[in-house]
Amino acid sequence: DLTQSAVRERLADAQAAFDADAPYPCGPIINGEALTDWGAPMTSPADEGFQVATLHESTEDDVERAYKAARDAQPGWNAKGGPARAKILRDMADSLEANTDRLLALMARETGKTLLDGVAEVREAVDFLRYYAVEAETKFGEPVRLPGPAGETNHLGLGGRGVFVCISPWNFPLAIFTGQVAAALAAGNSVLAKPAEQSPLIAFEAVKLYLEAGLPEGVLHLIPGDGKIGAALTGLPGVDGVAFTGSTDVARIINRTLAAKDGPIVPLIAETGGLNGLFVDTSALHEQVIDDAILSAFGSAGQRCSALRLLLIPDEIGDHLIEGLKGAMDMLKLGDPADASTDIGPVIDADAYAMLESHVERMASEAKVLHRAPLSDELAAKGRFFSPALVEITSMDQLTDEKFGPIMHVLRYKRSELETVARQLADKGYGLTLGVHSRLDRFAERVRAIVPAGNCYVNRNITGAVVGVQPFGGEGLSGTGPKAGGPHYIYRFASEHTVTINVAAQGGDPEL
Ligand code: UN1
Repeated sequence: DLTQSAVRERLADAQAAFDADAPYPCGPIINGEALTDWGAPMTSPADEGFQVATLHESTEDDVERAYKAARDAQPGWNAKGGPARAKILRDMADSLEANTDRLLALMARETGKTLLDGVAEVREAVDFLRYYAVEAETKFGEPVRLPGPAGETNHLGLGGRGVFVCISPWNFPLAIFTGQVAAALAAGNSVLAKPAEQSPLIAFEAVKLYLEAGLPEGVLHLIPGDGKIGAALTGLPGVDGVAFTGSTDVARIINRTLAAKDGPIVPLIAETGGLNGLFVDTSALHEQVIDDAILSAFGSAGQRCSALRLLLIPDEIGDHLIEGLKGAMDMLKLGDPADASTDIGPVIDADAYAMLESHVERMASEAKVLHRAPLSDELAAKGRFFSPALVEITSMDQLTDEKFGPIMHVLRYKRSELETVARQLADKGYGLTLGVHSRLDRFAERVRAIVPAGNCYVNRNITGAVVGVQPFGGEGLSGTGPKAGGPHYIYRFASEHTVTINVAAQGGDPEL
C-alpha cells in the first residue's frame, strides 16, 4: 500500500519499534565480533533527553588487532575476483533496502536526519553498492590483453592495494560510509572503517548487515572513535591507502601523518569542504531562484559540503529576491526529524550550534542579519535546533571560510562587476559546487570560466548529486578527487599489474 498515509504509518511504526529498544549497545566490530560490553551514553541531537546508544570506544589495541586480521584476509578477498565480490556488494545493497524503515528511524535519532533526507541517504548507499558492484565486475575481472610485439603476450590486470582506512563523516553517516567502504572492497582491499564519532550506531548496524549478507569477517572491521583513533589508524605503518571525507583541516593532518611515515608513499583520497556560490542574473526566474536557494542552503540543515553558502544577486532584483527568501523562510518547518512534515531537523551537536551562533553574532555586528526562520521555544529547549539565518554581506572579505550549517549569505553585485566578484570567490581556494541561475547560456559560461567547481548546476538546486549521474567531488581546498560515484574513483583504490610472457620461447602464441 503506497498511499501517503500508509507510508507514514509504516514509518511511525518503525520509529516506535526503534525507540522502544533504545539505547542500543554499539562498539567496534573486529573479525565479526561486536565489542559492546561497556559504553558511554549518546543522546539525540533532536532530543537531548533521548538516549540512542551506548558507545564502547575503540582502543589502540583494537586498531592493531583489526589491522592484523585485515592484512591476513586481504589476499583471499582479492583472489575471489571482481565478479564474486560484486555479488556480495549487491547482496549488501538488497539488505540495506530491506531494512530501509529501521535505518531511517535510526538516522532520525542518531544524527537528526529528516525522513526525506533519510530516504535519499539509503537510496544513495544502495546506489553506491550497485555502482561499485558493476565496477568490480567490469574492471576487476579477467586481465585485459594489450597489443604488443609478436612473440609475446601482454595482459593488464587490476587488484586491491591492500588494507584501506576509510574515515567517514556524520552528515552522510550511511551513504558516504558505504560509498568509501564499497569502493575499497570492490577493488579487492580489506577495510578498517572509522565512522564519525557522532554517528557510530548507523555504521555499526550497517556492518552487521554486511556480515549477514556474506562479507567475510576479516575483510571489514568497524573502529569507532574520535580523532585519536583516526590518528592511530592513519599512523599504522602498513596502511596502503586512506579515503577521508570531512574538513579540509583534518585532511591536512592525515596528509602530514601519511607523508611523515617511512616506507611506501600512501595515497589519500580526500573529499573536504566547500564555499559554494550561486550566481543569479537579471534574466533568472525569481520563484525558481528562491526555491532552489532555500533547498540548497537550508536542506539537511545546511550540513552538506555541497550546500549553498553565498547567493550572488544583481542589484536590480536584490530587494525583490530578498523579500521572497524571507517569505519562504517563514514557511520552513523545523521539528522532529522523524515527523514526515518536518523540513529541517537539528544541527549535529553543541559545538556545531555554538560555532554557528557565534558566526551569526559576528555577522550581526560586521554585516547584517536580514532574517531568521521561526523556531519555537519548546523546540529550542529540546534539542540542537538552529534557526536558519539569512545574512547580507557587502564585501567578499566578510566571508572567510565554510560555516557548516543553515546560514545563507547574500551579496548584491553590480552587473559590471560580475567578473570581479567571481574572481574574489575563486580566490577563496575552494572548488566544490557552483550554481548559476540565468536564461542566457553565455552567463553560465562567464561564471564557469572563473569559479572552479567539481559540480556545476544550472537553473536548479546545487545539492543531492546522484551516483553515476553527477559523480561528486571538488578541487583545491575541496578535495583531491577523483569523484565518488564516477568511473575514475575506483582506480585510486587499485593496483595495476602487467604480465608479459615470451610465448615464442614455448613455440608461439596459442591465442593467435
Ligand atoms: C558532503 O556533504 O560531505 O551532492 C558530501 C550532495 C552530496 C554531498 C556529500 N553528495 O549534496
